[in-house]
Amino acid sequence: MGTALVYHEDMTAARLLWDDPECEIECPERLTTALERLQQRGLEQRCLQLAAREASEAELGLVHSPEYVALVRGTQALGTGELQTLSGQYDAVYFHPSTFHCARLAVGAALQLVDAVLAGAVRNGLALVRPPGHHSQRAAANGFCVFNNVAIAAKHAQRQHGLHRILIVDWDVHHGQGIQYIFEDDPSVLYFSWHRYEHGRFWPYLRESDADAVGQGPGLGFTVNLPWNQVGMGNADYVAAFLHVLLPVAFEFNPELVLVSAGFDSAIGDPEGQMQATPECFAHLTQLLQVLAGGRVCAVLEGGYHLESLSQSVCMMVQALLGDPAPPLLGPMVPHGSALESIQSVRVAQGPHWMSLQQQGVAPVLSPSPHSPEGRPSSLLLTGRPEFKAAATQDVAALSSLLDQPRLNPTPPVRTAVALAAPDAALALPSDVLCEEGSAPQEETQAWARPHEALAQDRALTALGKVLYLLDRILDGQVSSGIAVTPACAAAATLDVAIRCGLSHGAQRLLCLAVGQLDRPPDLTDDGRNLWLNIGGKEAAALSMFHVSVPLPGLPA
Ligand code: X5A
Ligand code: ZN
Repeated sequence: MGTALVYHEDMTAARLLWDDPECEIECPERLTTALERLQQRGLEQRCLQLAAREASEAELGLVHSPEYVALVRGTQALGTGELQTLSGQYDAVYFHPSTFHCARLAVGAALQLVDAVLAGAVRNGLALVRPPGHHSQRAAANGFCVFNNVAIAAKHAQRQHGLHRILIVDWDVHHGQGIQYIFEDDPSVLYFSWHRYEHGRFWPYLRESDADAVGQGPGLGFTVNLPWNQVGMGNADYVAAFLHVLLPVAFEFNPELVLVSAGFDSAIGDPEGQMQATPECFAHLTQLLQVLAGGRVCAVLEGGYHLESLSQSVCMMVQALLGDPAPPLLGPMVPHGSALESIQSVRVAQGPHWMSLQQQGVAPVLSPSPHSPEGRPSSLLLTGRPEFKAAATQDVAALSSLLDQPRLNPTPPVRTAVALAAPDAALALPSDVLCEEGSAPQEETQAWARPHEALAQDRALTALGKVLYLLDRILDGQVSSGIAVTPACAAAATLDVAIRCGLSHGAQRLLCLAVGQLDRPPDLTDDGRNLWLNIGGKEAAALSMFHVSVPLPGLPA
């Protein structure tokens, strides 16, 4: 089950034919640069490449009025002056004689992607398209968007594939008001958008972009808006928004398909967004979405105007769709106070509609952290004012150093390995899983194992040898992840030895997630290198910052 990449060169044909500083950023190079970078990194070749088709007029009619479609069809025959006059009737739009063709290809690409995923030909994919779609409305072009690619794809998935619940995640930095209008009273499509808002002072300046716009009638609660009221939002803010708003609601909604309005003007360096999230963040966001809908994620390009940042972010997303591990997010991962306020306001507005957001009292995790003083210095807040020229120059230097040294993360040759003791070998395993042979524990390991009575038996010691072999292959980069089976009586002891071995073999930080009651090895040092998280553990008392127990009432011990 692979990843589809849908594209057609003809979508580079449309371009601005007159002077318009607002529209000039939506240029053909957006596609060519991103595609070149995918080729350079060998990512295009790893995808199932599909040539985009044109959407039919019936397909456009799933969202748009016949009169509007006819009007756009008519632009093919117009001269430059007439195109400019017509463009002026919409907000931030330009038409070109090729616009109708390009825009039909953009919709067609989104439909092909949905068809490929829902037919089971691929697990997920990306449609690299322009013009973008999420601002476009039933009878209006808006914000560089002509036809609403993602909204049409959602309607198509319902009509042609019988889907009942579709999640649209719009991580473009602008509010996709077009999508919101089309589905605002429809509970079968959950629309999530975060966007630069600045209390209504940012384009498209709409009251209905705020957190209290939650949908209408039967669609109440199925529009989720997260307005950013300051620029400079970064990785920590985006991850917090996913963890504390989108994912709880999305799990509760339980979508059959995830469509992503994948705009990358929310990434660092973009002139529209003025945000700080690095390209790697989009690998993590993509991974988080793949836990939904059986991994059926269809991404469709929206905005993204800094060519280098756009290209790297697209690569990160494709890598994550392909299943590669995501590069670590660097930096302190402390959300901004303003981001936490926005997140809390959405949780309050949506609380009546989603059980997963209902909680008594204050949410401690969402109160501004003492580590992030309000108004912490952010040079990106200061653009455009002469006294901050110096800061802006530093930004450019910092940005290019960030984008110049992409943190390449080599993909381990083996995705998943299993270490099985002989009696487990009969387990049915997917064919792409490597079965590790392992070896008898070495002398050094025997020393780790010695204090454990449970490991005295041969069977337990052999299993331990396999676990440690697997751990070594993971730490030396040969294997991405793995599963090991040990005899139940030896589980705690095996874990203890594995943690100690991991830490002594160069792991800097090790998370141990224990599900069910399992005692933390008693004499592990609490030095911050090992975080022990026990879901279904015994006591709720805060044992230490690195020893967290989450008892679940009603769960059998
Ligand atoms: C798709 C997209 C932005 C329009 C901005 C107009 N549109 N100022 O990013
Ligand atoms: Zn945008």
